[in-house]
Amino acid sequence: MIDFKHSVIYQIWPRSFKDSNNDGIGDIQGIISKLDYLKELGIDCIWLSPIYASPNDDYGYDISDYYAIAPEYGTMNDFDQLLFELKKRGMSILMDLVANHTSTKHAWFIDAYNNPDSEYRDFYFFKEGKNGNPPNNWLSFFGGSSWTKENEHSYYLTSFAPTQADLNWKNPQVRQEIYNVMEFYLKKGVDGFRMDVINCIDKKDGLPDKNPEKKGYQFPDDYLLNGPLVHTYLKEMNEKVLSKYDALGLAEGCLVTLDDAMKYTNPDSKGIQMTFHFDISMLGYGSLGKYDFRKFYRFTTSEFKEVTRKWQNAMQEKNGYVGNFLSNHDNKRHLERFGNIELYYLESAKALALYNFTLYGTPFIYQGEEIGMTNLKLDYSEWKDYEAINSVQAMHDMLHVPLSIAKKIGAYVTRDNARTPVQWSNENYAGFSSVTPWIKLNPNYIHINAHDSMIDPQSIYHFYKKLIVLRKSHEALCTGKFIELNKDHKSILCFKRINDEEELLILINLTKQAADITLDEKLDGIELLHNGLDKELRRVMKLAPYEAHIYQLTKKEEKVKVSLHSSKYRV
Ligand code: ISL
Ligand code: CA
Repeated sequence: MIDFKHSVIYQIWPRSFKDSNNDGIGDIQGIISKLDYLKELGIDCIWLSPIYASPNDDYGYDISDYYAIAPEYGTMNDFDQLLFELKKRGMSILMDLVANHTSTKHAWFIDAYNNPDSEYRDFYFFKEGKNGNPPNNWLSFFGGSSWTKENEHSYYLTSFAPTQADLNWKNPQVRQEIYNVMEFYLKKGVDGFRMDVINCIDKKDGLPDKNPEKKGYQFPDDYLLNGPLVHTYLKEMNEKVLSKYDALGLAEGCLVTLDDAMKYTNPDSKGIQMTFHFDISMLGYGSLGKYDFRKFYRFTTSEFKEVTRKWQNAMQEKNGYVGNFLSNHDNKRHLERFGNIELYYLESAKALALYNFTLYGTPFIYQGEEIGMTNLKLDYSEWKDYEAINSVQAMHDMLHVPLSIAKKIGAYVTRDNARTPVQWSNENYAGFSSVTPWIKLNPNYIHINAHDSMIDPQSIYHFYKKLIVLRKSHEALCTGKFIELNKDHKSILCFKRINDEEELLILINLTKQAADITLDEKLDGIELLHNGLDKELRRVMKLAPYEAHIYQLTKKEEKVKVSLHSSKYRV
């Protein structure tokens, strides 16, 4: 198995990564051409968002053939070559496993849809409606009903887009088919899977209405998410597939609860090794996600600290494990959300990177993050993201939000923000392609691009590189215990990472205001990395906006040694 606790994983969303054949769409040969760039950055492993055959209603998350590569990305030979080139560089790869649903263009669904006696009928959830309405009141993740009409009376369950039909995991044949897909890629040499919305695979028996006393569509919550059988299925998947290949399982869990995440990943569960959690990416969103604007996208630094603390402590107390990320293809880029692009672009980008690389858990980088790429507001006519388009309509239809306002909200949160082409240079089309890309390019590529970042020693890129080197040379950053100091400080996050050999102290001002701090403990140490000026570690310190430091603490002899192996904190 890949050494995931010591790895840095880079997410590639292939459509916008690098175009090799000048059709305006990123592809596998484009990825191959950038492997040296990733290696140079210090990346051990890539997570490749879906490259399988797909009608692209949800850009690859609607798979029509698990065994075929989408022609716009290349061929199976290209994919084999990618594996070869990765291995040559000592790098590994996690594939995206989208197994909660297939595209309605998948052969299983087509057969089920066309043939009432099809054995594939039970692969999906086909159900009679109720009095001219869908079978239940579940709200889809992308807005509106979770059900799509098959004919006048009958519907099928589509928890995301109407062309993504949910698979029935209670059917053992479905599970076997998915395991076969996994084996196909594991035999080729992939190292594991990032499992898309895998905590949705156990739907409540009978698919009952959620909160039937309430009017309108209801978010199905525990009727759809984190059902008890998810654990059973993950264990079975481990027994039948993952363990045979010593492959890594990484769950993407929509609104995964802390307890479930810890259970999924606790080694005793014999399921998977890592999950993502959504609590940082959900900050400022209402409980239903990015189109739930009840919080007006505002959150406090205390909330940010609280979420961090909660997950960091849980991992230690419950022996689970998460991957930490700030950006991905499902959220707008994080600098605008957690940092400050206008006034403290470099400082905040580096402070947030420092945060992500000093926590317990594997750090993930989303393509372009390492060069400080920013969001781009697209005109409504330029939107590509189905979630955005449908959610805007749903806000209007269901909540009576005027379309003009709904579109403003959509433009603010749409996933398109994070899906613009990677900016490789200041040449035509940012060196991504030599023709107009499939989605609008951010015009700021003239000054934000990989080529220039690699030349400038003060760039965000070089800071990421340093962080990666630092993480690899300090075991405490990978597996050390997390101990927070100054919990109640309103702006500064302060914590130690400790193992038998060393103690590190991390200080990050998460705000755009300068802040003073009197450390809970008197500590001595030397600076390892900072994002501004070198500063001596003192009990009382003043940090500029987004100022961040890592110190190596000088150990005092009388200090009681914290042994991770003998204590209850087995990490
Ligand atoms: O982004 C979210 C929270 O604001 C989620 O609702 C998101 O849709 C969820 O994490 C599921 O994401 C994954 O599955 C989707 C796909 O569209 C996303 O791209 C994928 O990451 C359906 O396959
Ligand atoms: Ca291409």
